[in-house]
Amino acid sequence: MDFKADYDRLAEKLTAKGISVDDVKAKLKAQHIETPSWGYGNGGTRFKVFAWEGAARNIYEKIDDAAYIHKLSGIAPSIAIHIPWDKVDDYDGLGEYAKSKGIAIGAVNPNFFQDDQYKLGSLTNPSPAIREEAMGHMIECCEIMGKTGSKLLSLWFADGTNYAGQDSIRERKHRLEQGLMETTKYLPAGSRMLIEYKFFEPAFYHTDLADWGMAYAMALKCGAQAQVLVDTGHHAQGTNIAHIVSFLLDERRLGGFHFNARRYADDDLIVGTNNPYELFEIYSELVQAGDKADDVAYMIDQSHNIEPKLEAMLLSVLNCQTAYARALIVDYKKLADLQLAGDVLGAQQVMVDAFDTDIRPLLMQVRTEKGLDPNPLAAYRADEYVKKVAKERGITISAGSALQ
Ligand code: PSV
Ligand code: MN
Repeated sequence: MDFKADYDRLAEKLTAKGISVDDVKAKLKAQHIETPSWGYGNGGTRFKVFAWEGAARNIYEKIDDAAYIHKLSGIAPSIAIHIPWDKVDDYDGLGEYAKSKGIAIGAVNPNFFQDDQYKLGSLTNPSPAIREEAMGHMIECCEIMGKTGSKLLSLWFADGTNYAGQDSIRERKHRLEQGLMETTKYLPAGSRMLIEYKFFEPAFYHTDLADWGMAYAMALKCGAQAQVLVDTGHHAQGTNIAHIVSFLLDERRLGGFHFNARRYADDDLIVGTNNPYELFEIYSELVQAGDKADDVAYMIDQSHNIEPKLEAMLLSVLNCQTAYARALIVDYKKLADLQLAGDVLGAQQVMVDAFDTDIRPLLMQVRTEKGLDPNPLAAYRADEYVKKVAKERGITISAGSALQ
């Protein structure tokens, strides 16, 4: 596809608005989206896991797949790991393996929701012995960070209760504070701890970290190394996520994202499919926050059930790229003038104008300048990698579990 003429026209249009095309391209080239190891193995819903031929069977194959997504997209140079799903004997070797494939180990995600002892919670469990076990796992994950070179500890707790009176909500809050503050002692130097929240599920009466305000309050208690992680699937219907993002960014407490799309609950659908405008709103807040967004970690949190795994992950990464590009070409100067003039719909149109702009030629130009195929999805479909791994790995039969 010849996109050069279209790119030149777009570049001219942007320049006329006072937007530096070189600056926009430099930012797009530096974009970094982390993919999750759990998106490469067989995972699905609690009803059925449909095995995908060629799905990665272990963390090394997951790293291979993540490296492949990076090779095609040019913007996915790290992989998040989940412990114990990705447990190995040699974590130094794991870090080296990732490096040899051209990517890094990103966030380390402890798993506090799978083992029997966590039925009534992990850090908030009424039993001191179980809380201690949970802390032991936390410390293990901090050590794994040190060995793999990870700079992020990404925390999500399934902790909560199903019925009023089941446990003391206030006592659980105190236990959580204590556990999180204790965790900061084990974080490797220069690393951060991201606190994720979710308003319900698997607990249905109360969740110990139900929303961003609770995660923010915990982060404040834990000091500068603690920040909030926003998973786009973890909010009630209609929540304005861009607002939460803007607030946290301004307070320098937005640590990262788990991107996905939702319609009903924590659906984990491909980000930017049914929520492209929401994703654009979020990215425009990030762009406007300037250096306050410098350390934000952008991670995908999706585990696909019926979608081809690698194509789904590639599309997710590319949808983030599209949203970022649209946010970068908003005429923020004009926006500020219209805001000052109180022009409600004029300002809204500035946003829509950027969103409606066909930025595909710009993205193709950026990829070409990076030495990539301008159309990664077509390159993926024309490539042999998927066929190769299908042959090598075959079908791994999984039990009917939502997990791997
Ligand atoms: C929980 O729903 C969550 O969003 C957390 O981030 C977990 O670590 C991840 O999904 C994988 O289960
Ligand atoms: Mn998540």
